[in-house]
Amino acid sequence: MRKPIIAGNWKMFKTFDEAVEFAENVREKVPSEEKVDAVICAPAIYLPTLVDIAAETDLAIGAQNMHFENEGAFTGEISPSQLASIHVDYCIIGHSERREYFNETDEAVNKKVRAALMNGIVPIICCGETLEERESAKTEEKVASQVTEALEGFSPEEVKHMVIAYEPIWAIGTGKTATADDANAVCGKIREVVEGLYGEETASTIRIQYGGSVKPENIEELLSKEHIDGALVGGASLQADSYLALLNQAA
Ligand code: G2H
Repeated sequence: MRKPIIAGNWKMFKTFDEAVEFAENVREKVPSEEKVDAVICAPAIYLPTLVDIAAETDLAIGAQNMHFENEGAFTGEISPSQLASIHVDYCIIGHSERREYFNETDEAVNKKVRAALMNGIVPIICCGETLEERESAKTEEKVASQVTEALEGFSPEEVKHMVIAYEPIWAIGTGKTATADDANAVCGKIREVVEGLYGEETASTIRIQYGGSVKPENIEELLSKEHIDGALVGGASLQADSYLALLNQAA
C-alpha cells in the first residue's frame, strides 16, 4: 500500500503574515504522517520560518523550484544544498508554469532531480500535456517522454523515493479537472513507463499524484483510483480549512 501524499503548491501567493498564520493554524491539525504525507510548498523566502513552525509536527515543508548546482555564480537562484541546510524536505521540479514561463527543459529537470536526491530532498516531478496535445491524442506520448527524461540515469532504489505529479496543463487553475478515470489512466501509463525503465517493484512503490483543480469536493473520487496516490494542489491549498479537508479525506 502506497501512503497518500498531499502537497499544497502556494505558487506566488500569500504575504508573510498570511503564511505564518496558515502554518500556525494547521500544524497541530494535520493527520498523522503514518496515514498521509502533508506538505506545503511555499515561496522560498518563507521557508525558514515555515520549517521552524512545522518542526516536530506532521507537516512537511517544500520549495517550488531550485537550481541544480549546489553553489555558483547564479544570481537570484536558490540551491538544493541551501534548501537542505534549512531542512526543507521536498521540492517541486518541472512544474508546467516553470516549463512555460521560465524555459525549464527536460534536461534541467533531470539535473534538478539528481541534485534533490543528492541533498536528501524528495523531488515532486511534474509532467502533463497541453490541451492541444490531448486533443490530438498525444497525451501518453508527451507524458512518457517527460517522465523518461526526468528519470534518466538513476537506480531503482533512488526512483522509489521520488514522487511524480501528473498535471494536465489544461486543468491547472481553470476549474476543469480531468475525470478521475482519465487521470487514473494517465497515472497508470506513467507507472508502466517506470516499470519499463526500473522494474515492477519500483513502479509499484513510486507515488504518483494528480494535480489540476483538485479540491475537497473531488479528491475522494480521485484517490479511490488505483494509480492515484495523492494530489498536488494549488488554489485549494491556500485556505487552511480546505487544505485540512483534503488531508483528512486522504488519511
Ligand atoms: C496545478 C495545481 C497545483 P491548481 O498547478 O500545482 O494548481 O490546483 O490551482 O489547479
